Amino acid sequence: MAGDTIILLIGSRGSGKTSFVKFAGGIGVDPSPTTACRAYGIEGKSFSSFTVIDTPGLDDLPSGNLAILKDIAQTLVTLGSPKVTGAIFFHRITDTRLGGSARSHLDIFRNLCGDGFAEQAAFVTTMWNTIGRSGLQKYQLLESELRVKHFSIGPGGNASFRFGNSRVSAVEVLEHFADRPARRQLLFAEEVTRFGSSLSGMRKTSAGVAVMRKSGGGKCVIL
Ligand SMILES: Nc1nc2c(ncn2[C@@H]2O[C@H](COP(=O)(O)OP(=O)(O)OP(=O)(O)O)[C@@H](O)[C@H]2O)c(=O)[nH]1
Ligand SMILES: [Mg+2]
Repeated sequence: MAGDTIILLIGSRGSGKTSFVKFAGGIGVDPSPTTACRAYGIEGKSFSSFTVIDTPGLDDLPSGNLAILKDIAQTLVTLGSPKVTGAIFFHRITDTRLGGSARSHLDIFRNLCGDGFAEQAAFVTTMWNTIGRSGLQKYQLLESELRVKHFSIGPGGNASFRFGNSRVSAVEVLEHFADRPARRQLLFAEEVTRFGSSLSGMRKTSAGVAVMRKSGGGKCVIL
């Protein structure tokens, strides 16, 4: 698998992660809902190669999200416990209410990234091409609000992109990561090295703690 820079894709179900990989040039991309993590090598003219890890859409249930964390951890172990130096959160701009599950997914994303990772993270809003001209202003305002109030994982400022459902748009997002000094490693990848990739290991990671917080203080059906 080519690609020194490894980027993790995170988001709710149907937020556009796999479509992004398809437009970015991933080979053998399955357009149906993603049920397991998969790493894709992406080559580009304007950047050296990347490895992008596509993940299943985050769930509403803590048990489902812990299983996704375990899958991500095992994918990292299979890849040889690489350094993950980029992460992207996907959000459908047409999801106008940032309800409980979207907030908890953002919380999981922040905890996967860890402190000091803001410059290496990006937020991508999708479904812009489904919005007619008359509705555009409303969604532009919503996007500004999301950027100011929610699309932050800490000091340093996060990049935010509108995905235009095209190769050009996917490349624009990837170029952001191309010349970025990889100062830090994704916190979750460090924690997998420390705690392992079992379900009990997942509960010790910051993202696992964020998942369990949603379950109301440590009760989780599958454990
Ligand atoms: N029109 C439009 N459709 C999109 C866009 N992004 C994704 N879609 C469509 O939305 C559906 C879900 O997209 P996916 O890329 O599979 O979403 P996902 O985040 O990988 O979904 P899960 O794997 O279930 O988590 C597919 O039918 C896509 O073709 C977009 O920007 N515009
Ligand atoms: Mg998918």
